[in-house]
Parts: sequence; structure tokens; C-alpha cells
Amino acid sequence: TPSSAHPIALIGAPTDVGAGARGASMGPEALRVAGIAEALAALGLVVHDIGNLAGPPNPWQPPVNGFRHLGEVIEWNRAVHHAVLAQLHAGCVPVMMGGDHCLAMGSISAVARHCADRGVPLRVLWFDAHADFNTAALTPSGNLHGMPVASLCGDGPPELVGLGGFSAAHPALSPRDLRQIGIRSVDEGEKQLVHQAGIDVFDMRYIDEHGMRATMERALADMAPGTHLHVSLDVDFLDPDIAPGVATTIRGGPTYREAQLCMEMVADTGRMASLDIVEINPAYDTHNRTAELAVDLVESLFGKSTLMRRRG
Ligand code: 5AB
Ligand code: MN
Ligand code: MN
Ligand code: MN
Repeated sequence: TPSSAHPIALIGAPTDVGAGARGASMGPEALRVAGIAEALAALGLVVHDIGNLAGPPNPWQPPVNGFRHLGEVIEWNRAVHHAVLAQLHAGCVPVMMGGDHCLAMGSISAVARHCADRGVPLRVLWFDAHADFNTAALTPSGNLHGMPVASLCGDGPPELVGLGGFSAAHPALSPRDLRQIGIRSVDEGEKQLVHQAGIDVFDMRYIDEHGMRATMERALADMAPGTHLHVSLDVDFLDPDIAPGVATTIRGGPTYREAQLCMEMVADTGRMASLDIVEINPAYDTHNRTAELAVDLVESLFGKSTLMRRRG
């Protein structure tokens, strides 16, 4: 399976240039302190921590033409794109440790490039309280961490849409290849765009009505043989009671057990071949709880389970 046969490459992307609060730049170190590398190694996996990428500092400026820190966001995403692509080429499973969620433009465009060049089908699971489908015209904040999905689907600044040689006509991601899970905060204009794009959104109401098991069965259904499964985990997906170390908490998220079930069901597919862990903000956390929780979930994503289980 992709996740157990291949070495894992931890890639730190310590920036908060796409966020509305400072502090997500401390996310990679919080994950290291919480023992991410040791936890994966204890599962028998080979882990390389390639260290942190470099990029411009956060200038902390207001938005210009609907985008805050666009130049800095482009630079960071180029760095992430190249690092993730290089690790995929090397046969590793890249784990991009953010950093804010704008960095998914760099990582997912790299995954999409890798898949497109090999004719490999792609599915992206987007775990988030937010849809991240804003545009310059619609954004209430100008923060680019609220825009990565729109940009990956071709609606964004050309430098970001164009990462990996994609374009508005041939974007990195088709809404068909995307499943969003845990959504509970979508801005007014953003709702319209999400609807128009036809994205499969399993919002909290869906999860309440159908349960997490049925939700994940649907989100993982109908994967073509050989699919590359990418998981983008925004930790604000989780209920703030268990994950306080986030700047954009929205109450009413999944519990610890629901989140664990999600990750265990992803692991059962044996198809996860790349991962983003983003939006951990140690400045909002207590005792690194949120990073420790993220490490628990990452262990499950890579196949840790309580007992030996038979599939089916
Ligand atoms: B996150 C908001 N929709 O666009 C906006 O944490 C929040 O990556 C975006 O999901 C949250 O500013 C971005 C209000
Ligand atoms: Mn997000
Ligand atoms: Mn979010
Ligand atoms: Mn632990």
C-alpha cells in the first residue's frame, strides 16, 4: 500500500502569511515537539524529516486588491510545490507540516502534477470547518488561507492557479475529485460558488444525520483503481473543545472518536499517498494539546489501530 511501503518525508513550512492571525508558523515545530517522527517510526515506517522550507517573513499588511500578502503567499507556495514534487519523485509520502492552509495550493498542485504526468487518478479529502472557496471578489478578509480550493479549481491569481503548469482552463483540481468533510462555516458569496462548482460537501449536518461511518464510506466511494489519495487536514475541522490551538475555531466539530474513525477509514483504503497538516497555532494552544492530538490522528492515518482487524 502506498502509505506503508514508502518512506515518509516530513516537510516543514513555517509560515502564517495566508492567515488572519499570527502563529501558525510555529506549527511544524509543535508537531515535532509532539513527536510526529517518533510516532511514525514506532509504526515501523521509515521517516525522513527534511527540515523547514525557507520563505519571506510575514509583513503584516492589509489586503491589496482583495489579497493579503499575495507575493509572500506565492513565494511560499512555490517552495512547497517544489519540495512536495521532489519527495513524490523520490517515491516518498510527503507530509507537509504547515503553516496556514494557503500552503495546500503548493502541495496539492504538486500532487496533481505528479498524478497527471502518470495518468494516476486523484482524490482529495479536505477536512475543514471551512470550504476555503473564496475569491478576491468574495473574501471577507483577504486572507489567502480562505481561498486554496477555489485557486486549485482554477479561480484565483494566475501565479497560484499556474503552480505546476496548470491554468484556469486546465486546473490542478476538478471539483469531481474533491470531497469536503466537517464543513460548518461558509461565507455568503462562497456558498454560491461552492454550489456552482458542484463540490461534494459533507457538512456537519450531513455527519449529524448520517453518522461519520456512512459519511466516510461515501467520501471514499468509487475510487478508480490506483487512485492517489491526498488528505488535507485543517485542524479547525476538529471540535475546539479538543483542538483549541487554532486561530479560527468554529464550535460543533467532530469529537475525538469521530475524528479517529475518519482517519482509520482513510488508512483502511491503503491509498493515502500524501498529507497536509495545517493551521495548528501554538499561540492559541495549551500545553501543545492540539499538536499532540494531530499526531494521534496522523498515527491512525498511517495505520495504527487498537487491535488487528480484518477488512470488511
Ligand atoms: B482556513 C473565512 N472564510 O475567508 C475567510 O482556516 C475564514 O484555512 C477562512 O479554513 C478560514 O477569511 C481559512 C472567514
Ligand atoms: Mn482550511
Ligand atoms: Mn478551516
Ligand atoms: Mn500521543
